[in-house]
Amino acid sequence: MENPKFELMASMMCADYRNLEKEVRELDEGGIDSFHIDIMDGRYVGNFAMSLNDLRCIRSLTEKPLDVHLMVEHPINTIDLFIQALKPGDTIYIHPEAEYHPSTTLQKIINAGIIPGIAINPGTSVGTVLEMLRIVNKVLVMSVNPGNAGQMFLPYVGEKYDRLLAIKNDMDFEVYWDGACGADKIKTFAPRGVKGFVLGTTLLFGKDRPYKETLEKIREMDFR
Ligand code: S6P
Ligand code: MG
Repeated sequence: MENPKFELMASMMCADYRNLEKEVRELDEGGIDSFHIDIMDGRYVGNFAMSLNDLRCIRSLTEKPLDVHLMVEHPINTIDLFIQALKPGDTIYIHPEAEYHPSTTLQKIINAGIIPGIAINPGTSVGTVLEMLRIVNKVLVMSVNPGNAGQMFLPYVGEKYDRLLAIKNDMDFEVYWDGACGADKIKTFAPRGVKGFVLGTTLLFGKDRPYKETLEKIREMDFR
């Protein structure tokens, strides 16, 4: 069996900020596919992670795509700041529950030439976002509650991946994994059609192992 093709994204809130440039270069040269940027406002979730300046810094250090995950209330208020900092080929995910009119915000992202995505919380049903699936290219399925790295996988989310995978071709979107992503999850869900996986503390960061080595190991995994 040929290995399934999938993307690996680095969750940059887990990086070592003593030398962010070195982190970006090592991930880039190590073969990461894109950089996942978690932006929080202390309101939609009770945490702050990365800033707009961190995003701009990373944007200037790599040619690879950025994947901006907005965990903020009413992203419409600040979406222009993110759009201006990004370039075509980058993605912005919003949480539909955080917005009165999520389709308006998504349209703004689309009009700016940025790839539109929605992020779905563990407690959010597919049914409540169904119409939006027709206008987004990407669906980021959270398998932990939003706000923190290093949390436990929530097993009840597994069924939601399957539900989305069953309709993704008809509705023309791809499914991405965010939260507590271990090798076992990639091994199970990449062959089923999950297109990409956000790697944080579970598999990539804080391991005392070069990123290149970890990324190569994942790609060489035996899927039989
Ligand atoms: C959580 C955030 C995620 C985490 C990532 C960390 O709010 O959206 O992107 O940073 O899940 O990975 P891990 O392996 O530490 O759970
Ligand atoms: Mg995220």
